[in-house]
Amino acid sequence: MPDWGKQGVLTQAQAETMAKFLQQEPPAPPEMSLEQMKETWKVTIAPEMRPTEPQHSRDWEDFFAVTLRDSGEVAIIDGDTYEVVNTVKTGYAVHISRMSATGRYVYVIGRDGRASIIDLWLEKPEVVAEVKTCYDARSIEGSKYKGPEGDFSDKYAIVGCYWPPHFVILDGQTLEPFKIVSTRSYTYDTEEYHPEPRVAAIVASHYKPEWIVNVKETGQVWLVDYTDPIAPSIKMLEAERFLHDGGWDASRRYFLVAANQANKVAVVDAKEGKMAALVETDKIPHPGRGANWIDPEFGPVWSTAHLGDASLVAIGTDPEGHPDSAWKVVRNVPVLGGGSLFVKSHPNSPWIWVDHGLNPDEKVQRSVCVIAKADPTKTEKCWEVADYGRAVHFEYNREGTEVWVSVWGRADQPGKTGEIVVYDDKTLAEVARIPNLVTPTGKFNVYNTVHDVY
Ligand code: DHE
Repeated sequence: MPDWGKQGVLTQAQAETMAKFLQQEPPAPPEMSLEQMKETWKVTIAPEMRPTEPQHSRDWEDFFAVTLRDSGEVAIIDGDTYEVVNTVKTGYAVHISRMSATGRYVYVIGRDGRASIIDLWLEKPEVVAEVKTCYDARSIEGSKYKGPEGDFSDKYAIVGCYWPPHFVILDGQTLEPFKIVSTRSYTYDTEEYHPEPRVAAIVASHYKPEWIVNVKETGQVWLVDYTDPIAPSIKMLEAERFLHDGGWDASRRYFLVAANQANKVAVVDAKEGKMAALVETDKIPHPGRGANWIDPEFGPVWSTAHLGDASLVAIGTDPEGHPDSAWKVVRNVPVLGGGSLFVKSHPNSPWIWVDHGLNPDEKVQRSVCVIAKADPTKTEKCWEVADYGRAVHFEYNREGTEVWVSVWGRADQPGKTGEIVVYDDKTLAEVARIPNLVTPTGKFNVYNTVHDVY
């Protein structure tokens, strides 16, 4: 508790009122039914009224959907020209975007549980449908499977909620919600009832018509088969607590997810539908979706940095080709400091990029580093991306030749609200700045997000 009394922020009477308020039993937050969700459901352009081909000549597969966190908007930016093609209103404190399997649609989730779908084929990409499926949410994903069991491209979407603790399955083109599944259940290890297990990362499998749904507090990974989404079958894997964010290995067979309370990375085998390993890392791994690269000594690896330690680790991901390194930390590279939020690489890149957005030191917060794949024992270069804000999150253009870094400024500081800095990935020279964005954070390139290239 801050010393608000001593600082003169609160009077004695105000401090007492606040203490009494804090001792109140909080009321249970409301639940949300399908009917309530449907009341919020809006389709502004029905699928049959949407264009059958792109209405512009831009290379929409190289568009970036950029989170403008504090303005509750997403900017659609052209990866060739850096022009902001449109800025669209989305949910409050908008969190992430994911692409539909064809890449035509962007699914966006706000922290207020509002899901939006943006059609990139419209002359000006715009929200064509939206719905609120909860009061607090972080994840959204489409259905990506296309194979012998059917073509589910752009067919369904899923939203993962923090409150109420559930996930919701929706129509992939209209966002009409039709199935709610509660995540209230039992912790994987002690089998104790948990009343509010939040849904963390969700990814769509490429192997099966399945979503991998990570349930934070119970430490379970649910494999949700969407072949019959009204009656989904769910396989519950025992992983670790508290599951947070993660991504695929380069083969997209294994999903690696941070169990941040346990300082571990849990590895799910999406082909066999079982846990492959639990890997001990440093303090509070926070990968985003991680970074895949080929280590000169250990072969294919996946990397995460950490919130609690100044390190980037590489975990071997090739049990067949490199069995001795599989599911082990084979590198531990010191970075500038803790507070790292994201790492990123691309198959065409010589580098692994790392940020330090939550480091307490202002200079470190705004610094990024690159580690050379050819010599992954140290950082090759670190620099400040701007003279204000925090440098966060990386995304490559489709070709893997340029890297975009966000400068996350403050919405209430004109001139310093934020921008994106674009680097040439070979030379690390600055190529462009996309200025005057309000608190840009996550960036999602259409092609790379569809194909899970990172
Ligand atoms: Fe995120 C991913 C939860 C704060 C930017 N964040 C995720 C995921 C989860 C999560 C569960 C994985 C989603 C998935 O893959 O389906 N984030 C949370 C929180 O609970 C937390 C800690 C607190 C909160 O208040 O929400 C939180 N996140 C933040 C931020 O403050 C960040 C840095 C800035 C912002 O825009 O809000 C932020 N989170 C992101 C981004 C991703 C993300 C950019 C996706 C990374 C990617 O490359 O996929």
